[in-house]
Amino acid sequence: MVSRRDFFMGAGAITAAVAASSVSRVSLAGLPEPVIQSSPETMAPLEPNTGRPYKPVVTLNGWTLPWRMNNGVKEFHLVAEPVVREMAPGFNAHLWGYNGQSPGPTIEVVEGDRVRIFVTNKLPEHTSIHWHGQRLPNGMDGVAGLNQRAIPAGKTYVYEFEAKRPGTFMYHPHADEMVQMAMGMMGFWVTHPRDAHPNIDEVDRDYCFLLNAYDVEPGSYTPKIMEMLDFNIWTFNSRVFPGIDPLVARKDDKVRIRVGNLTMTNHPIHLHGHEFEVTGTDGGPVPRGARWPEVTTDVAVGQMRQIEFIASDLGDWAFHCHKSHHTMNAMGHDVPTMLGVDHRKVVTQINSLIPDYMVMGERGMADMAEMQMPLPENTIPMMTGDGPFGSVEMGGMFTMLKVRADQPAGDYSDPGWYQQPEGTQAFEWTGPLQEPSRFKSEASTGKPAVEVQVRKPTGHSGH
Ligand SMILES: [Cu+2]
Repeated sequence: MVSRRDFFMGAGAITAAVAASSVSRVSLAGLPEPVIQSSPETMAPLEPNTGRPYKPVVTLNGWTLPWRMNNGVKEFHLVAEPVVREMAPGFNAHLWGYNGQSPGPTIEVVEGDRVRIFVTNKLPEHTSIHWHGQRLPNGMDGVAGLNQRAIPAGKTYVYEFEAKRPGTFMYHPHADEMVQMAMGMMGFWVTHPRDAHPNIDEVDRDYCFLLNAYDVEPGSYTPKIMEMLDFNIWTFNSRVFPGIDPLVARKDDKVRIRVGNLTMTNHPIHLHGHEFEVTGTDGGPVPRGARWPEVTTDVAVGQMRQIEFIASDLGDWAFHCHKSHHTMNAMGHDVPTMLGVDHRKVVTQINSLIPDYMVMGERGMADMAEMQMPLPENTIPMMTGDGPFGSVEMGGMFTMLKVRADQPAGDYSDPGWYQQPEGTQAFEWTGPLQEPSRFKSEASTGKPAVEVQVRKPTGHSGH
């Protein structure tokens, strides 16, 4: 984190882009110091040293915004501004965010807190903030034009309300929303319960992150803001596997993971090796009698979900979106299926024109992870996360739950790869093999194993 002085020095670097919206030092007098973060690391939880006590969350590859107490009011200062987000080592995106990063910092408060948030707009256009899921006065809800005037470039507005109900929330612009969210403007908000709550358990680890998606063409830096569906960068907190940190737990820890979805499609979030319960939704904690076990929970657009489980089983367990296209990185979708197509002859001819051209996809896309093909500048290759036994062949919305017996309490650092005990891993069978009997019967008919029936459309051509 950097001081206000560093903030102003750093802000100078982007002044050229936002000259029209630069904020004078005088106008910031009396505001809480804007704390800026640009490291992509997962920051240690921010232990509260003023206000009501609570057990802080850990924001995956992110951080929590410090506050100041002013006559019993918790004051925060968000700065909406252009940022550079390292989505993975070697791949930087030019986004819009808050306080140096996209997503913006997590805001943590306690049920019943009076909250005052100063929002300074250093974007080249107007903005506003909607406090997604909160109970608050209508004029604080942040829909530009409906609840307030949009915050002009260069101006600071103040939002103030009581954090009425405990739970998992988000914040995002409600002005030129499509562009500003496509550029990465969003953040997490957690309201902790004030006292012991019948439907909210204490947990040992409390992780949170947002699902977000971008359309960044290979070789470029700025997301295409007009995209509706065909995104190519699927992220947890604007980080792409293998650039995402693991979720670390000590054996038998009670773990909570909070997920918010600000993409334009749903994401079935899937955990291996454990079953969990959804303990909270957008509307608050789920009554205990209404919970049921899952290993995958769908997080629809605009929704928040809290899952909880006991980290009972040692290992490195995959945790990912189950839409397989969302566990890739930058890829084109208009690519023909080449499975089973032998195009070696064609490649020889193409190579005389384009020497770098390679055969891809005729055995499957694992080729993509195995070979290092020439890439444009500032692009993350597809599916290149390596594990202890080779390529994981995953990217995008993928990380691991790492459960260890000896992880120190409060230590969220990566413990490295799990050492599987002898005799507990899948292994090659070297004994005798029986041919499947169906192949013999098929061979006797003289017919190929797979038949393709081509059915040509008839009639109804007027549709
Ligand atoms: Cu997904």
